[in-house]
Amino acid sequence: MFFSQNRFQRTEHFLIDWIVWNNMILIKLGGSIITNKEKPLSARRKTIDSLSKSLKKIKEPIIIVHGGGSYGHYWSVKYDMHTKERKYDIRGVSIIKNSMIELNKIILDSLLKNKLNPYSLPPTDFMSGNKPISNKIKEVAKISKSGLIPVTYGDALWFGQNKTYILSGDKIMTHFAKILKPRLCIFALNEDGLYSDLKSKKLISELKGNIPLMSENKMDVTGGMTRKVEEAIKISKMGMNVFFVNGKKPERIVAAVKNRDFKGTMFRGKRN
Ligand code: IP8
Repeated sequence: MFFSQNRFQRTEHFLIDWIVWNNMILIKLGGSIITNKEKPLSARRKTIDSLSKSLKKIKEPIIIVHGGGSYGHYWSVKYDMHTKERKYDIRGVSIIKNSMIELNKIILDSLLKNKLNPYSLPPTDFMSGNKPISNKIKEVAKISKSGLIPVTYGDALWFGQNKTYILSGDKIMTHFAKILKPRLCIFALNEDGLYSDLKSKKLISELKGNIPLMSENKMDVTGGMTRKVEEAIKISKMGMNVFFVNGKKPERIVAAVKNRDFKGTMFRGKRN
């Protein structure tokens, strides 16, 4: 196989392998796992605590991104604010941002209580308009390698010329993956993974080719599961493995990291 490739392909594969082995795990805690989406402004504190306990078992640098759930999405729907850059109601922008800080604080408190060292990182620290700032994101990698755990989140952001927009945590995952090339990206969801059939809940253990049909959630201004799948595909096309796991069973996150008895859906990086 190696000898049938030309020099350019061999160099490219070598580079991909070399780049991909960045010893770091990127984890997205979905809004529907850390909050109860049926009830405005309700964090699932017990779930968050058990997630923190499991994350403590990971001995590699990690970066956490979390979603908006019944905090950010609740207010985004109320103020009709979306991912498109527009002139939205500034009152809404302010309230959405404030609610995300509140949710972020709940996550930080739980991590601290469980003897982890979170480092709160609002997306304004690494975004300019709708563009990621590469140098700032590389700095985030250094922070995570120091033992601190950067914790960022989807948010309402300033775009420029009085326009604002909602940046999804799923998009942040892709921005970070592209620049940092973590060893693994994990999306902790409220489901076991993707199902080939929504009724029987038959789990797709590895996604190849066709994207399954997904039910949509009107409460989610950033696109819910469809957005996650889109971002996961983008990341896997960059060469990284992406796992969808059930965040209510946080030991599965640890299993995915340790490469043991993984249960969930895997988007295999195209390097494999
Ligand atoms: O739940 C959206 O982040 P996501 C954040 O990761 C807000 O899509 C403010 C709705």
